[in-house]
Amino acid sequence: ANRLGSKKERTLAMIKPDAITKVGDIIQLIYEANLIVTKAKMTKLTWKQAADFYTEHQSKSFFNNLLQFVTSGPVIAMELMGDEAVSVWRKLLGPTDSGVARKEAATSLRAQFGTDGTRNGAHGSDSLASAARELEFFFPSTTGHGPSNTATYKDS
Ligand code: RTP
Ligand code: MG
Repeated sequence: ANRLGSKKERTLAMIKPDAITKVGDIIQLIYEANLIVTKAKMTKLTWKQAADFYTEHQSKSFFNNLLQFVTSGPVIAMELMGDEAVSVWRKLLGPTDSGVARKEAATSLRAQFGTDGTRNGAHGSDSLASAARELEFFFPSTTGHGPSNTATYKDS
């Protein structure tokens, strides 16, 4: 904790396919909450990647619907950083079900940009441990043996 008693944290935010065109509004919410975007990546998850990301939910009744949804289009994963970033981002999201969010937290992201209980606009890590796992999922640390993002090629 710093001298004001707050803790700098990192968390994983993921804009889901239903809210992909709302990225501008969502970054404004992030900015106004005093969080910063330190990494970002747009990607389309395969079924296998989505199942791995949501492995904690594999036995839930909604698992297949969830995977169907999150693989239906591109997502934007972001590393957010700031004081108590994990809980601050979860608070911005609002309740899991967008319908409930519209009743109980009308200014939340899910109230504004989500649709229903599954199509709910965005994801946020629910703990520091989840954040560490989910950040590694989208932004794997490199080994330190040189650039890992250069394409290899054959001279022709
Ligand atoms: P998230 O992980 O996406 O930030 O959401 P959460 O913690 O608020 O909710 P969680 O229980 O972790 O559920 C993960 C995602 O599964 C979908 N879901 N559908 N009854 C349903 O149809 C249902 N319940 C959950 C949502 O997309 C939820 O965000
Ligand atoms: Mg969750």
